[in-house]
Amino acid sequence: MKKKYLNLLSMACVGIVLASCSSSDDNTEPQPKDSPYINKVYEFKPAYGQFVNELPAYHDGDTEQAMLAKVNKALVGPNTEMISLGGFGGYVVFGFDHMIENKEGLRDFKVLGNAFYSATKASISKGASSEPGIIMVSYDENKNGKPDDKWYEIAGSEYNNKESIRNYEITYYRPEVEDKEVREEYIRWTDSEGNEGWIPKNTYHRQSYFPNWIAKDQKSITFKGTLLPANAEKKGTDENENWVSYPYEYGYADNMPNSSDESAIDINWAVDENGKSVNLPGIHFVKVYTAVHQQAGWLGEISTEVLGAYDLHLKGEVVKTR
Ligand SMILES: [Ca+2]
Ligand SMILES: [Ca+2]
Ligand SMILES: [Ca+2]
Repeated sequence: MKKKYLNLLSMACVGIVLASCSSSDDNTEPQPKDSPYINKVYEFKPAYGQFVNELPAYHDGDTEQAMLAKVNKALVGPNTEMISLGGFGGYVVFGFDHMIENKEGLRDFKVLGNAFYSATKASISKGASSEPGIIMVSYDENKNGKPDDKWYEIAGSEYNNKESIRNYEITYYRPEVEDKEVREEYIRWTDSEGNEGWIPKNTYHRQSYFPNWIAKDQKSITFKGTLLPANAEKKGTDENENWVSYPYEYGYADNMPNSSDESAIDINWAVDENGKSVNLPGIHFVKVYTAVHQQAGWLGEISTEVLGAYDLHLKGEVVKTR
């Protein structure tokens, strides 16, 4: 419950004996004034990416706090602007002003992205743009209003895919040369599977792909999470290269179109680190990170975009679970 509302309630309680009049913090029922939309963004840590330093825009001298303020401006409330998380592991953490209730048999919230597919699901091979992000959820167990509690992964359709890699870790190294040239060997990476390689700089995006606000003496950034299999496929000829990035079935951000029921999430899908399902009464915080590590030719890396999020129940949208 919000402080302001609480204070009003306490004032109304003065001199009135009412059994229902309580200022207990335990009351997590949605209040009339609660917003269905994101209330606050707590962390913004993108990986490298062709939209990094652009969505949102970095200006000389911006600190991490300044970038976080821009992401708050972009994602809080109903009128949002897009942010990009960059390649695998890049993430954002946000919260709501109330607990999103885990209603039995229903999906409970939605993270908005810019995924689309051509005309119908049947004609999908003609065109699709999905950049799946894994969604993690947290219940404010210690009731301090901060996302410092346990995180649970939403087990989407690829959770049991044998090609998904849990506890995957990747490190991206600050580029030694930073100019406007197109180059194949731009940002070096190494991962926990013993692989290594380079992220290219493409012709369409010539700015720095490494977050500019990170202190210059920091030579690398490391991200950890569940890696989903590559989802983009090259179509057409070498001269006329086309890429289709296929959506997974359900349970991810920036995967299914926002209008699709399959972009909606049931809190019941949350699992702990052992894959055991956890029965959360609801959630206060959400973390989204890019879950694929793939370069899709001239399209650049697969990078999850976030355009906001909302509580389906407060919006009056009823979406049955699977
Ligand atoms: Ca539910
Ligand atoms: Ca907390
Ligand atoms: Ca996208």
